[in-house]
Amino acid sequence: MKYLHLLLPLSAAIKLGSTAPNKGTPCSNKANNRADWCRYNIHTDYYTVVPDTGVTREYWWVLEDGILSPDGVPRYTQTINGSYPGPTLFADWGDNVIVHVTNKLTQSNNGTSVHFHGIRQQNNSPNDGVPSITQCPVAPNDTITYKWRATQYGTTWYHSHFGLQAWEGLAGGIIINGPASSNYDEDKGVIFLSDWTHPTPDSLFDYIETVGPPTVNNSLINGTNVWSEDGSTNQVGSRFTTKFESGTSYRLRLINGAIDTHFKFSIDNHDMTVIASDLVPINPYTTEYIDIGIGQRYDVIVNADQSDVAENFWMRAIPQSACATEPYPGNIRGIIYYGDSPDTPTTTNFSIPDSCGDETENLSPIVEKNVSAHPKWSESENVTIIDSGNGIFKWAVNNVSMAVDWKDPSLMQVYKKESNWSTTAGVIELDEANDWAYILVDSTLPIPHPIHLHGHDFFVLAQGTGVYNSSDIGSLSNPPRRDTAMLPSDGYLLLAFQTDNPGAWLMHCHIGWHTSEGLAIQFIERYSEIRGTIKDYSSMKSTCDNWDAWQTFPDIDSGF
Ligand SMILES: *[C@@H]1O[C@H](CO)[C@@H](O)[C@H](O)[C@H]1NC(C)=O
Ligand SMILES: *[C@@H]1O[C@H](CO)[C@@H](O)[C@H](O)[C@H]1NC(C)=O
Ligand SMILES: *[C@@H]1O[C@H](CO)[C@@H](O)[C@H](O)[C@H]1NC(C)=O
Ligand SMILES: *[C@@H]1O[C@H](CO)[C@@H](O)[C@H](O)[C@H]1NC(C)=O
Ligand SMILES: *[C@@H]1O[C@H](CO)[C@@H](O)[C@H](O)[C@H]1NC(C)=O
Ligand SMILES: *[C@@H]1O[C@H](CO)[C@@H](O)[C@H](O)[C@H]1NC(C)=O
Ligand SMILES: *[C@@H]1O[C@H](CO)[C@@H](O)[C@H](O)[C@H]1NC(C)=O
Ligand SMILES: *[C@@H]1O[C@H](CO)[C@@H](O)[C@H](O)[C@H]1NC(C)=O
Ligand SMILES: *[C@@H]1O[C@H](CO)[C@@H](O)[C@H](O)[C@H]1NC(C)=O
Ligand SMILES: *[C@@H]1O[C@H](CO)[C@@H](O)[C@H](O)[C@H]1NC(C)=O
Ligand SMILES: *[C@@H]1O[C@H](CO)[C@@H](O)[C@H](O)[C@H]1NC(C)=O
Ligand SMILES: [Cu+2]
Repeated sequence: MKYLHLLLPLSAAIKLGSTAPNKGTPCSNKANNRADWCRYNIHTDYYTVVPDTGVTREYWWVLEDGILSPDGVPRYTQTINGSYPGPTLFADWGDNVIVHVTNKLTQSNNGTSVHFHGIRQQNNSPNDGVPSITQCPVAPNDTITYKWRATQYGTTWYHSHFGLQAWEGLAGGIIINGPASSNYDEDKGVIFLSDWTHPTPDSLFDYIETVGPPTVNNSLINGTNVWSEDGSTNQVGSRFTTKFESGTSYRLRLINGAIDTHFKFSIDNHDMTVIASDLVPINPYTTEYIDIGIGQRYDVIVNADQSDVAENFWMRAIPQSACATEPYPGNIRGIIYYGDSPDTPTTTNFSIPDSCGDETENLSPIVEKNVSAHPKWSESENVTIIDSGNGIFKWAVNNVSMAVDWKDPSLMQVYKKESNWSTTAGVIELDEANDWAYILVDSTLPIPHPIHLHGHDFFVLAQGTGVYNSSDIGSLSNPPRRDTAMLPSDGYLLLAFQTDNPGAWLMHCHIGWHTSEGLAIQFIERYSEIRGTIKDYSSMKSTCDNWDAWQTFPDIDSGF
């Protein structure tokens, strides 16, 4: 929606007391009024109102092979402009974003894509960046250009959606500046949490399909950590450090970009105030530690008010052994220091239970939305493991392990006016506009799964262990809303969303191995309107043509 005042006489705009800028003038806020944002604020319904900044942020990214040593051990890493995590993408709420991605990877058969996780892509499915669903993979030496509008604000991340590339290194943070639900002094930027394997994820994939998930070797805080135990003479790498000025409050933007690790995050002696879950601002709550599942984000504010206790404190990302193992789980630590330079802290951790839970009960979105009690669609998705022959295990939803064709993405099929989806495409068609879908995901297997939906924030209606019973459903009045939530071990997750965004949208488990093993379905939402959202068919086709000419080998995994 455009600025209303542009349609009004100037005097009316002035009468509104607007501090709205002319196009192109950036909005901002100050430490003591973070809820405000020009003529908008934290209560503005960002699903319908978007500042028209007139600003376009343009980025050029080159994906290339590298050898990096984030924990001191050199490893082949796929990089964006040479780094892992990749460069942080910055925008203001309402900006247009253009990202040119060039594939300079030289390893065998590596196409690529970039998905902007959690970005709604309203009427913009072709820019969602999912091979086999919204585009063909980008062939080596080819460039793709993604264009989208920052209609939401907060913290998120981008990553390749091709094979296991997101964990080969192709991932980074996104910061979209906007209002906040609590004041703070300084923004520390993203803190990207991830796990790390010394053999590459691709080289472990056969093992995963035949034996099961391997233990990862290590985890990283913002792309760095030590390797092996403290006190060991051959410890290598270095810890993440950041300085606190006593009396200052800091915003930290936590992202879990791991392949298989659920973290609890905390800073010894310091409470955190949580102000957003994924890209949804919430009523602030205070906690000593936070569960952060794979693909989830939390924005937290920390007051630097403990300098009388010590000068150095441990920041901890604790892999939860209830759903992931690694050799030195107590050693994923960074240092918060009040002095001139960091020193080894001697602080002790809060008492933190080990579990792979979710923050659901604490999440109350500021912009309230209700859910209809009368969904048009109620789908039940049973998650299992199936033996797909030759001792290869795949994940399946309703007995189908999703496998789609790199050369024939769903959007291309829609463009060609086909709808004869193959059984392994895992398609659920949702035709009517603005109706409600309830999706029950359940599994009797003892593994939790972070479930992520593209193109939407969904509402979490029920989440628990055992068998779902309709009496488990929570309030339909402003339930927690986000884009990634945990399906508990041997349990269920009931989520709901409205068909307010025509497109082909993947819903999948965000454990990297499981995505590649087909734990996914796709929604074809409002088929008849999707073709109209393909505004640049020629570039979609040229990506496919270049890939077609390049791919002479079989698809290797689920296709995304
Ligand atoms: C990445 O590299 C390209 C090509 O060298 C350059 O144009 C671009 O500015 C770089 N971008 C970032 C974010 O570093
Ligand atoms: C991409 O390159 C990696 C590293 O060499 C390799 O293991 C993987 O199989 C390649 N991906 C595909 C789809 O061939
Ligand atoms: C990409 O372009 C470079 C430079 O033109 C060339 O050396 C290389 O062989 C090309 N790679 C592929 C996979 O075509
Ligand atoms: C984390 O790394 C990113 C670059 O990847 C950097 O922009 C950011 O400032 C770092 N975060 C902190 C808290 O230092
Ligand atoms: C790293 O993890 C792999 C896969 O689980 C394992 O085979 C290897 O032994 C580990 N490496 C070290 C140095 O612990
Ligand atoms: C925290 O510290 C206590 C006591 O030192 C220890 O028993 C416990 O295992 C630690 N918990 C975590 C999650 O680190
Ligand atoms: C949601 O429902 C509650 C009553 O259950 C009502 O008070 C509130 O106004 C509704 N909110 C919206 C945004 O419709
Ligand atoms: C899901 O599938 C498993 C294995 O076939 C079965 O035991 C279980 O009862 C199914 N659950 C539901 C809710 O249908
Ligand atoms: C799953 O599919 C396989 C073959 O596609 C079939 O043999 C098996 O009976 C199916 N299982 C269930 C629980 O439907
Ligand atoms: C759907 O039909 C078209 C046209 O007949 C055909 O080319 C395509 O292969 C079919 N797709 C599937 C998935 O069967
Ligand atoms: C569902 O829960 C209700 C209320 O607790 C209970 O009466 C009912 O028996 C349960 N139904 C099933 C199928 O377990
Ligand atoms: Cu999973």
